[in-house]
Amino acid sequence: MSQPQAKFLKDYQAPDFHISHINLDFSLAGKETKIVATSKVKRQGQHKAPLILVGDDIVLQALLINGSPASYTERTGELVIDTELDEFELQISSSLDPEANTSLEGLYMSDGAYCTQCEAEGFRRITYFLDRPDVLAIYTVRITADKQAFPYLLSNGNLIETGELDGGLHFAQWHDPFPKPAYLFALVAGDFDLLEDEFTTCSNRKVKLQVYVDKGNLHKAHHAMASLKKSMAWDESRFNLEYDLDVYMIVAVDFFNMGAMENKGLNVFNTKFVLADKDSATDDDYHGIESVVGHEYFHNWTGNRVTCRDWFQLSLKEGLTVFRDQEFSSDLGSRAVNRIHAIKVMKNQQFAEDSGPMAHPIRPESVIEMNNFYTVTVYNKGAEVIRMMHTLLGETSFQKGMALYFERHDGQAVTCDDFVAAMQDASGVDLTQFKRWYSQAGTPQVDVTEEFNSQTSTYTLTLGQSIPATPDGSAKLPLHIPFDIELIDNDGQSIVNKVLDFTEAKQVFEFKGLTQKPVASLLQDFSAPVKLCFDYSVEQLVHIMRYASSEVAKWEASVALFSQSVWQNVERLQAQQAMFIDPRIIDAFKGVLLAEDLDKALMAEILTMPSAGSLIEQTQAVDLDNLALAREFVVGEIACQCEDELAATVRALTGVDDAATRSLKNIGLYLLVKVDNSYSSLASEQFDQASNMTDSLAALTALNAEPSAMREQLMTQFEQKWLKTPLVMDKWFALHATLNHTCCIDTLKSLFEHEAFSFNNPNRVRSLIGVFAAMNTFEFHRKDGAGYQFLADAIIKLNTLNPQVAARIITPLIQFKKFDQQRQSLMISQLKRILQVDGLSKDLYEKVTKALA
Ligand code: B3K
Ligand code: ZN
Repeated sequence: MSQPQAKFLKDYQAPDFHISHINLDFSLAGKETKIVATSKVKRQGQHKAPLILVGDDIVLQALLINGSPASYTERTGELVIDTELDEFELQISSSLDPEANTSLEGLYMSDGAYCTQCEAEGFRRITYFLDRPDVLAIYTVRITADKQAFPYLLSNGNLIETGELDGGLHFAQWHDPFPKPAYLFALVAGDFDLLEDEFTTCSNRKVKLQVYVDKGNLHKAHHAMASLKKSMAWDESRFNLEYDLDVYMIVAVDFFNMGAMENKGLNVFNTKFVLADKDSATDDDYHGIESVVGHEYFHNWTGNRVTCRDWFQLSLKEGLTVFRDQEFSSDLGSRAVNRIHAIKVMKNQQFAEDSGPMAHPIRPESVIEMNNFYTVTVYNKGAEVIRMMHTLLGETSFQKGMALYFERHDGQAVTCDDFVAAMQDASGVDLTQFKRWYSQAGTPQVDVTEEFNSQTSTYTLTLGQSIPATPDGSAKLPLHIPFDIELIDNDGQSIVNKVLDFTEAKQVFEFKGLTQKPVASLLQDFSAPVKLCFDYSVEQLVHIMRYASSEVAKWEASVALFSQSVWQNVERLQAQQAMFIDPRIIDAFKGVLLAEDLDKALMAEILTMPSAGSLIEQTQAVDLDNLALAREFVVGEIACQCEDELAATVRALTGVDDAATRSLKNIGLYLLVKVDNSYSSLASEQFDQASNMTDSLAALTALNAEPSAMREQLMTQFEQKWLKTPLVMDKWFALHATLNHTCCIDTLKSLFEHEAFSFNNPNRVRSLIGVFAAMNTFEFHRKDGAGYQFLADAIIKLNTLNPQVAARIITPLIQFKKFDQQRQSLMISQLKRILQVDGLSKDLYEKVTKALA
């Protein structure tokens, strides 16, 4: 069999034909589902090339051109129609089996309801079509199905007509007036509970809002609805963008490959990002729902009204929309805490991707399977690139740029270059060099040295930038880096607070008129997605933690203090010396617990010490066994030596009912249980008395440090209570998956048989297998390779069931470069085993071959 082939950005060509209108007629009847697609096709330009449509797993039944049977050739994935006509009506009748579709792409069943997922290239699993984002058509959709089983028949746009038919059937007809690419098409048919509300837009139009959830879950839909209304209001006030249809629908389904999908007027969501009540959802879940509802809503303009010319431009809509959802969360909640969360994703996951075999620029240049490029690079680094433009332009000019972008491109499919051009033209800021961020993969390293000359009262910062080579071979020229700094004097006063324009390979910045050497807080707020290399002393970090004006800088300093101490202890272990922690570090953490002016959520962030995964990201080659010991030691010492302050904090905060307080109290509880087992009873008391899921789960998380009778008992209690609530069982599976103990893998294997587990459901797979591989660093990287084998077995099983999910959870196995020889060769042998699998999906093929290259 031939190997999957890559497509290249440089080969882009405008389509030979355009489809301006499509009528889709669905007869939903299980295995006998039929679709008739009638399109208005028009040749583009002077050529005689045939019309080539794409399709996967379609059973073609008839093909008519202008009402008469026409000839065609069907070959793998393509339908070739040779016609002399320049303009014609094409009708394709076909059938498919949604029940057999476990890939959850195209038309499939989720718990008895029909639903679709078309991005990126899923529409071709519904009918043969020009399934590419630069073909924008007007859709009219008619759905026929059994009335009793499927009372709701939904598609994009506005409802035009409904009616009853013989044989217990009914139909609905929808029309979407906005031309859209096929990836934004959606259809849902099922029986749901429906929550309805209304939003009045800034121009006084009334929009009907609907959230559809599985029967019995109506009470869990209110937070999603409230989030939707907030998103609509925020997009009007901050971006001056108004909703454009008469109805906005969200449908929550249990079987979904990602978080949610922004189909025009009909979002389909993973239940995880819709359903919430206090008993079953944590504060983080509430926050996640608000942010994902916002994200999908914001796509209505950034993605739907202006879409991507081709899939290489994915960051055009995703980077920008992530930036928008981050701003939404920050305007509504704590800006610092939201920023910290975004920075963690960058440093822990995106930096890892950048230094691994799948490294790619935010605008990739070659792709085998598009679904593999919905990455932290395209999304999160993409958002950082937009954020840097926002920093360089300022809010006012940035908004002018947005307005110009919509003025120029509303209704079009465009490129990242078009976006940057609008920003540049509206602001007058030259973004020529800045654009390199779109084409260069890899994390730039910024090396900083400082010098103070008391004679001339001059403080000098010398900055150097370099990007390590990446396997994609992209160029590594100096980037335009907005480098935010604060200089703080000995008394803690801020003397300089500004963003440096760092554009050369090496650049010197002088600050004159300083009477003493300041402490520099560098790369504040993570003003650019780079790795900072600067030899901070403990004293400097402690000073920043106390005095920096930026809360994010305080947190960054705490991370650096903690990390330095861990690495020093790794070295001590390697030299067979006793471990040790600098008392000034203990004092710094104690200072946080005693501070009266710090936000509680920020305190919680500082006390949540860097994970093993994020520490690994700080090094080139990791001594994992000593890292485990050193990290445990440093966390343990901080906890033990702050015991009184932690206990007082937990006592004082117990019973207070707000999310920030809960987060601080719960990290306190977690650390106390590390001090000594006697605190376990505090955790079990909290579990018994908890009035919300955040507190119940935090108690279990604190007890999850090691197996114990108490842990076992509470886990069983939890399981019995929540057995019928899949989203909560996911939390229970994830607790098992993060147990740092040699029994973990055997437990997980036995949980495959659990009544709440299913390999067919992505949420279950992610919480049991994905969480294990991504978060349980020390068990996944067990020296005997059992973790790698466990993951590879699961991936091989998922290869046929759901290739997208399989390719997503493989990530920790392909990032093997930093580990020792023994671990690397065990990881490689599992990858080779996967590569041998018959019928390996394109998704896995691309990742595994890149890893083994
Ligand atoms: N655009 C979708 C992601 C589609 C992923 C396809 N594999 C969700 C989002 O980013 O809003
Ligand atoms: Zn998105």
